[in-house]
Amino acid sequence: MVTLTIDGQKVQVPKGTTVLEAARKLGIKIPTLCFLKGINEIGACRMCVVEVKGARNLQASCVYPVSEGMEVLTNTPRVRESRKTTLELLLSDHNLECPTCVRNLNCELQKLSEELGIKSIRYQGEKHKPKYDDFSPSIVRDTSKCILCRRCVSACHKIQGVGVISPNHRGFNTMVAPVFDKSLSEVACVNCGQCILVCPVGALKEKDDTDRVWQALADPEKHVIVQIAPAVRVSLGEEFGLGRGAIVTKKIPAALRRMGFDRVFDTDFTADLTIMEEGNEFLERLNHGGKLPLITSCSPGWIKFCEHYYPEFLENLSTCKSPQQMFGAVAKTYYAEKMGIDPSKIFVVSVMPCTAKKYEAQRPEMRASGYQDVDVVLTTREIARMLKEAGIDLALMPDEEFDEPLGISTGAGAIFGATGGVMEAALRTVYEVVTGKELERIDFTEVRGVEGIKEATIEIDGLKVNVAVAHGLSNAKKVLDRVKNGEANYHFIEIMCCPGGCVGGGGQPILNADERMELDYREVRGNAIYEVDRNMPLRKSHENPVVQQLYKEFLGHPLSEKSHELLHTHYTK
Ligand code: HC0
Repeated sequence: MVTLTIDGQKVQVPKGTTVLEAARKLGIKIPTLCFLKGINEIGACRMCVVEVKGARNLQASCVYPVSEGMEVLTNTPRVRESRKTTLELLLSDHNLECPTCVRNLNCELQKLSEELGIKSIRYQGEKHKPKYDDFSPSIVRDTSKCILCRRCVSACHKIQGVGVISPNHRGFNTMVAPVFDKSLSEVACVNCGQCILVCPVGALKEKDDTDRVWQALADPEKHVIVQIAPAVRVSLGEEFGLGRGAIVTKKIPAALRRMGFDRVFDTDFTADLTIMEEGNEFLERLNHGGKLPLITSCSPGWIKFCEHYYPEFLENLSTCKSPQQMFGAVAKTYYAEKMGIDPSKIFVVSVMPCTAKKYEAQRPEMRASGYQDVDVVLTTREIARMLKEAGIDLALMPDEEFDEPLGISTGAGAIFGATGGVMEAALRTVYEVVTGKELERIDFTEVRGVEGIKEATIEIDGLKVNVAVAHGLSNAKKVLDRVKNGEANYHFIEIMCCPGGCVGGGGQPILNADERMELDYREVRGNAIYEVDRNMPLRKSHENPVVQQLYKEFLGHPLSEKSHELLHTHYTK
């Protein structure tokens, strides 16, 4: 342990601790801006400077390690003036249209300005030439708001192993952008939106599709239906002050009905359907020498990553479309037929925790119904903005149920939203289908939790099935490399693009850096997802009565010709 003094108070911390962390232990909050725990610890913005006795210059506390007997001052006139100067210089070249910014009231720069008491900006000078890039179907870049903190660069490189954005040019002309200042749509960005989640300001945001939904809702000719992704039920409440991971499953139908949707359905329903198709696909490949390991295909950022960076695994991908896309295809065929509605009049809206889902819905393969199967994808943040605009406070909503038939689901569908959930849901069904016996232990806890890569061996009817689960694409890379190098022999792999799975998706409510230091949102929301599952009357996909009815009335059986036509797809290099 190391003993040091901060602002006259003694503190003991382990060797290797930074001054920033040691100060936190004493309840002293040093302001930060570029710092993001575990992701971006580069001391670039100089907001966290402190005086260290014996050192001539001010030191960036986020990267300055403690040492025995060190004396630190965090709140001297010199420190305060330095921080203010830095902040004012940043603001002097920043787009200050705060009231119209998507991050208004949730902006770390704005918050810091208030906390440091910035009342005017003493410096006025040259401004950099901004670039507004909205060609991507998922992500918008607005460099007029970028403060060059490089958090997005770290997230893209370190968390996702993608690395399509970097600081380009030098000095005052530095701009975070794809290579040769191209658009995100021209490079191998996977649309995951992890860059948005870490951006402290409004320089990165999702493509806003809310107007298209308002228009559809106002059109009397349209039958507007909405599906809610598994992870949204444990995150939307956060935007209405209900606490991280609050479960709002039953408040969502009430709120969306009041907004004007004709029917409120649940993606969990088609998550159950996916398990029926994918579970049977796994058994088919296992029993008939098909390509193994089978790799899940429901996370569109992962699919794009595989297409660009690991095309040698395309044949391993499950041919199942994601639950979002299965929903669209079923809505504009089975549901349309059953309800006697012209499918051209059905407008399908998805509410997803994900920005890549916007891209997925636009893929040319996703028109099995004869129309674009899903018309518009909104992120959790966008639906929250729409509800607020409509004057609907989710927190005050009564409990209501999803509509039938496409709103009926099981706990297995719900756990899709957390890393390991698709695997667990598949194992519940595959085990019972193969053995004909009821599972004694339904919770496959081996594949739960936020560890980057999880492995397990499950015995099914005498066969040892090796499974692996990875979340975050840098973890996916490790698993794929192990398979490629013959270091692992898996039968089934789940890969989710975002850390924590969909609960950590790029369209989810944004936590600032301070909150991320205290709380692992992936864990909190993931635990809530498992609570949703525990409280469901049915917890296995093959027990979903409406899925059974769908097969009986329309699809025939899993992997039938009709299933293939509507629910399966192929991938391209
Ligand atoms: Fe997910 Fe999904 S679980 S990808 O994270 O499979 O976005 O929540 O909707 O489609 O169901 C996201 C979440 C989904 C899909 C489902 C899958």
